[in-house]
Amino acid sequence: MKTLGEFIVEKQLDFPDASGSLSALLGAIRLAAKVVNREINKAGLVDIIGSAGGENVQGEDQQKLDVYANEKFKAAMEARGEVCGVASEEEEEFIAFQGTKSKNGKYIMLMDPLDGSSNIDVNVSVGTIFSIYKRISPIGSEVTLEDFLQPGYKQIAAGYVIYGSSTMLVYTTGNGVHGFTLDPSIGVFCLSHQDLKMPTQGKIYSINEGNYIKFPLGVKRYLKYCQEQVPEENRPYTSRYIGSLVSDFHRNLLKGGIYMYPTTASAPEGKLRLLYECNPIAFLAEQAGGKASDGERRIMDIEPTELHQRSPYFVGSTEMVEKVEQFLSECDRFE
Ligand code: P6P
Repeated sequence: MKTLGEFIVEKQLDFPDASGSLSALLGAIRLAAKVVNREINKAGLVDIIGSAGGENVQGEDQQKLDVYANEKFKAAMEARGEVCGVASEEEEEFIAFQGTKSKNGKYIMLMDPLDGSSNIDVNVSVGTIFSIYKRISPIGSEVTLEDFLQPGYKQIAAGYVIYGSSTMLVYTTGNGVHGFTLDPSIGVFCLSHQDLKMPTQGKIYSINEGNYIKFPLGVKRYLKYCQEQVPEENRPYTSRYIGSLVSDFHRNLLKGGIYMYPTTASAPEGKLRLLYECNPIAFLAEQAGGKASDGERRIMDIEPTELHQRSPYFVGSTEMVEKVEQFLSECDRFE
């Protein structure tokens, strides 16, 4: 059994000039993940511990779990001092840490602290998504918006925590994708999925078909392709949509598949956030041999202009992403 801590140190030895600060940063994420996991696992005991926004039996303020997760990950990042600032789906503006150690931090972190949190009330898996960059602004200065508006290909680390039937931390630093499963009996993340590779083809598609009417024609054509009766090509495919990006992506990573969130009537720019949902998941997908695009461009090549900007999103097995891109390009040309 190899723990996440041991694995991080072992991998750090592969980089002689490594200062250990990225390792310390990943260690802070590991700690926050355990704290959030403990709280999520209690969510079902609302009647005893108090509902979100109420007070628990000890009279403590009971925070909504996504607010709770946001606070815990922010606190862990600030305490460890390797990160000079954080941007979060839960925060309108980025947070500039003021401590001297933090201002000397080499990295910035963007996160969705609890993606899919509406699923918690019905006991469905949710996740934390994180993305790490080297800062652009000078060490010792206060972090700037420019530090956060970097294209996805500049990420130096990304990952997610999935709070599911088991709790896993899956991350990449650009040298493959590795998964660790929390052993709750000893509170340690143990290496369970080393060097994960996403099958280049799959038979699972994940999309909210309730938005079908307003999908781009190319997406409608692709769904028809997935549903055609072609046994020799393993079609029709299987539809699996959990309503939690981390959960749908994690399953597709292991089994092969595609997750799609195109433009819709209610989300004309797409729903998913480029910086702390699309880019980190795209980094993992590419490192595992998959692909991620906005239907036309590689997601990680998009130059961000706003912290919370959205994008149409297609991520998963390379052949499946390329197939939907083909349908989209053909429809653009002829419609
Ligand atoms: P819809 C959760 O809010 C999320 O960002 C993703 O995790 C999930 O895949 C998607 O939105 C669900 O959105 O519109 O299908 O409910």
